[in-house]
Amino acid sequence: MTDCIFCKIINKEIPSYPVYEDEEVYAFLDMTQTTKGHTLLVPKKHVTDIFEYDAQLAETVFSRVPKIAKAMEKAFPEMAGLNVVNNNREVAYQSVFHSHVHLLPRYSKQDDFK
Ligand code: DGP
Repeated sequence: MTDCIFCKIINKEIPSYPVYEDEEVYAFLDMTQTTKGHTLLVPKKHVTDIFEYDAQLAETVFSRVPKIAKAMEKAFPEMAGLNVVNNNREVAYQSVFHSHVHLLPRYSKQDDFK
């Protein structure tokens, strides 16, 4: 999709910090860094939200989450936990309409934003 910011990131037309990539998905650092290491996992195929997924695409995207979570834990040994968040549609706080999964590392409370 030509006007999609995440399609441009996937196609390397816009720079990003890569975390994980294979033929079907790309994971990169979220520009907001809500917590240190905040990562977005996206299917390379443009789909707006989870309502456009079939079982195969769900398997493709969500099966990558544990692998990326473990890599993040290695990269950030002080990471104490992880939120996995997927917002769908504006009313659910989706702001970029290329489906994505947030992986939000959690540290001890005082360290979340360092
Ligand atoms: P959501 O509200 O669930 O749709 O989250 C969208 C996220 O995408 C938000 O945390 C900010 C992030 N984001 C938006 N534009 C860019 C960008 O150009 N680069 C990166 N790295 N992240 C972006």
